[in-house]
Amino acid sequence: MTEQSAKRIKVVLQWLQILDNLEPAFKEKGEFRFRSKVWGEREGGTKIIQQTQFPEKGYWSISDHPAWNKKDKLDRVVFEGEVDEHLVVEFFGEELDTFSANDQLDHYQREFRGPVEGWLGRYGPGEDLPEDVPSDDPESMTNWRICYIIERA
Ligand SMILES: [Ca+2]
Ligand SMILES: [Ca+2]
Ligand SMILES: [Ca+2]
Repeated sequence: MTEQSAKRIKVVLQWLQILDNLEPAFKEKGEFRFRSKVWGEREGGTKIIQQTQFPEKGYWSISDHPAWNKKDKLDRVVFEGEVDEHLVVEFFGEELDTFSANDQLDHYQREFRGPVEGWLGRYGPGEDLPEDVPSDDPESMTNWRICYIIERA
């Protein structure tokens, strides 16, 4: 493997889960749209930024009922490229409302520094920080949870 290909990684969103549908109590499902922004600073000061939106059109109706609040098997590539010891993964989500401003889910941001080998893995609630209290886990936010993988591309 060359030095170049060693730096090539993929960030793949596995699943997301809604803990609060941000709707009045009588409404079971919210209308959600999501966005990712994954970026890194590279040697020489250039920045690489990749952004995606999902779903591509419209929205996903997602309940916050614990039995069916998970959007599973997404397998969505949100970044693929070469990085230089720096990567920031951000996710945004909003719940669409007709008669008022859309509701925003918590902003997710996590920064990785140092050799790429050190970050490869799975980042989900309780999965990379097993000794952590679940509420301190960055992938477990107040109103949603996410799980993604950083792997070699
Ligand atoms: Ca709402
Ligand atoms: Ca709504
Ligand atoms: Ca975690």
